[in-house]
Amino acid sequence: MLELTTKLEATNAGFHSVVIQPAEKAQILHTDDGLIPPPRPCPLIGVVSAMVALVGFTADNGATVLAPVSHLWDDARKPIREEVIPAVVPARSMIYFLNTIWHGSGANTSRNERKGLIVLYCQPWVRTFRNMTVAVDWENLDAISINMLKLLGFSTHNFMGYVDGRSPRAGVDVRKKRLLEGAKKHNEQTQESYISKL
Ligand SMILES: O=C(O)CCC(=O)C(=O)O
Repeated sequence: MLELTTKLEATNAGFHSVVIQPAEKAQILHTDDGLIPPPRPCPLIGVVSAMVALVGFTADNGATVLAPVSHLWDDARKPIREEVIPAVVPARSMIYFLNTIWHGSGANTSRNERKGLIVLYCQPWVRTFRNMTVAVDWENLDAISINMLKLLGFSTHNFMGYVDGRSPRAGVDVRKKRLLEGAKKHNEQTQESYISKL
């Protein structure tokens, strides 16, 4: 799957934690490409979702449940609960599944929280769930590797996503420079008007 993500030049479409509390009911079953309009089954537009188990996932603590081969189903078919199986894995495991697979978090009938992180990837020409180029702290971009910047959407894809004819990464630097110059000018004007009042 990782190879697939690299081959398809995937972009990070979203990233969030999912904590399932004791007594919490199962999540509605869904696909992670559900907001993308083409009829199913369709080629991979979203790519993969990666679920990181921060604690052991068990059948009773809300392990992610998946409907096998549901990426081949058409739009008319929705899974029933009997068709899904829990991904029972030890803590620190990663579960990869195609964005087109029906899944959801299970019900938590245990006494403990089920903690996980989900990272979603899509093709670079698809609009991402979360706008990473705005969500990421621009102050620390130099500390982020080229590959990671690419994953976050800071490069163009066949010229798509450009800013003033350049990559979003270059666009950020231009905007930061403008902001700094604006702030400097504002400070100078404030100082001048203060001095003229003395
Ligand atoms: O928490 C899980 O096991 C699945 C989460 C999920 O599918 C989602 O947040 O969209």
